[in-house]
Amino acid sequence: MNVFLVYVRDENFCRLLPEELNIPGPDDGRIKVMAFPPLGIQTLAPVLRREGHRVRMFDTCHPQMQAVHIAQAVKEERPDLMALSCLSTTTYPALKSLAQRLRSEAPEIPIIVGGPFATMNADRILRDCPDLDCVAVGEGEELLPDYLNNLGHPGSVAGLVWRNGAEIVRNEARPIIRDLNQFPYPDRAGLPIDYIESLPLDVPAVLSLDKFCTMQTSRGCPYSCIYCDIPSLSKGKWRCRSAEHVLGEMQQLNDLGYRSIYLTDDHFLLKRQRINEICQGIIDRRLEFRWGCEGRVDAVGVDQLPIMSRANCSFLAFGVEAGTQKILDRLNKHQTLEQVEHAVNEAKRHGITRVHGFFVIGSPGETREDIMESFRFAARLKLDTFGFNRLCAYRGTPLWQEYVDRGIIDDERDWHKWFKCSDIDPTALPSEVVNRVRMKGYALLFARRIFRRPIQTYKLLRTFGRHMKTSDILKLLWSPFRRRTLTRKPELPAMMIDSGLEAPRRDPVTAL
Ligand code: B12
Ligand code: SF4
Repeated sequence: MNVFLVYVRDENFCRLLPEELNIPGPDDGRIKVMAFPPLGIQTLAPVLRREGHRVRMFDTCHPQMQAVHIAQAVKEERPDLMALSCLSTTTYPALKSLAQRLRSEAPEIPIIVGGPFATMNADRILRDCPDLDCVAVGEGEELLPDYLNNLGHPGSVAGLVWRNGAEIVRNEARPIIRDLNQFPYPDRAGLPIDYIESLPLDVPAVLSLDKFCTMQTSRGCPYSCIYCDIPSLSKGKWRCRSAEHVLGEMQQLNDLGYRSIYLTDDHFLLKRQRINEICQGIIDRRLEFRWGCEGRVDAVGVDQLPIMSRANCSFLAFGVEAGTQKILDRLNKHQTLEQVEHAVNEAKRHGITRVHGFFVIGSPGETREDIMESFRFAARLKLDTFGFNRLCAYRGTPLWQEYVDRGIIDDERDWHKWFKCSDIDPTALPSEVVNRVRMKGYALLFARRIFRRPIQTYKLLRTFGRHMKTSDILKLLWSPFRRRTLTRKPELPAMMIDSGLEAPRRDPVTAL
């Protein structure tokens, strides 16, 4: 059969490489986009091809792969199935409008949607969006071929939620895949797009122009931080591909000329022996790429940093989250400030080039002083880069459920929204206060960084300077102190809309 696999983008997370940075290559029709590749559809395409299907991939970050172009291709090629992939809640409006466009072009061709957001909200999506026929819950490698073999009998496809006339039917759940070694490696050539390693924010921050891709070596996480969907997506289980299978893919990527690889694993640092085998394999095979990953600061893998560094791990991102134990505990993080300090020190001691700290601010119960303490803590740590984002609640997380239980969110009516805690939670500081304190915090952090770690700061700026204009670097450094163009109007929980409010209301927290 002929299948269209479409990755629906969140336009805030992609950007065409600006002309001035675009070193002209061979005129092969490929474009350069600052974004992460769509690993979900890249993973599914070769699985379907192995089953004998024809596949065409689309990524809506490409200017010639907008709804109008995909609809035109549908008209010309009449695929047997349109399969859409939706990563996060933020992409749902784009998903709906694409589905509507495709449905009006070809009412008889089934449309299926999958991905993390679809998995968390399957029944509701079908009730809300009449243009979609069914939703795939969970992993697609077995489900999608099964669905294609049973297009006329959706009732027999485990993991499928589908429309039977006016009724929405949820089939039995599909067990998670135990053996992740059985599938072919993702297709990174099928889209005419080169993805650029970057921070595609309102200032173009290109990190490198090396051939870049992502890779997933394991799935899931056994922890349960209150703001994270991964434990419910993975049912709290962690599974992995064997070191040998991972190295086979790495060898292929190396031979194809990839020189920068980002592991999108939820928790790469979980198994000491496996990390060791993968790193030893990279060293033995003399693979030439640099790579990066994310992990917990308390992971056993932290003692594998020497071999990781020797195996060209150049980027490591830790979920630091907060600089006070009180907030770490509130987030159910199960880590201590000492563990954070130890992990970051170790990473720098063993030569990881760029160590990043993810922080969240505006958490429930967090005071101005707590936020400033997070910035002071960040300034003490030997981090190279850091990000302080406001804590948000997405459906499927323990935090979302807490807000439902506290009567702030109506699960039935708010499921497709996401909220900054500082907009809706009276125990969090109001958004304006959080923003003000964040600016103050950044000023302190930048000043301490420049005076206490001038060499580290200089090296970092030099990295940016390789691919960015000085004016853009200055803009990037200035960006924490100005209003972001990405900032959207806050969503309103349904109950606040009922009360006639136009902006979210929270109780004053001046006492904090
Ligand atoms: C890498 C990543 C990113 C990358 C972007 C990746 C990209 N392609 O653009 C970056 C860092 C930019 C990012 C940003 C964001 N992310 Co993110 N991200 C991830 C992460 C860690 C891994 C995704 C991945 O590579 N998976 C590997 C591939 C192989 O898996 P997959 O895409 O899920 O596909 C499989 C199945 O879902 C299924 N499938 C997928 N599509 C389809 C389609 C069909 C038809 C079928 C049958 C099956 C199917 O089959 C595939 C193979 O099994 C996930 C966590 C996770 N484990 O899902 C979070 C995650 C998806 N992100 C999340 C969020 C919230 C965001 C942001 C909104 C955060 C923010 N405000 O900044 C943004 C929005 C980005 C966007 N929509 O473009 C949440 C989503 C929660 C939610 N309810 O919305 C997640 C689950 C993380 C979390 N902690 O909860 N993200
Ligand atoms: S935030 Fe990280 S450690 Fe916490 S549950 Fe999610 S993946 Fe696991």
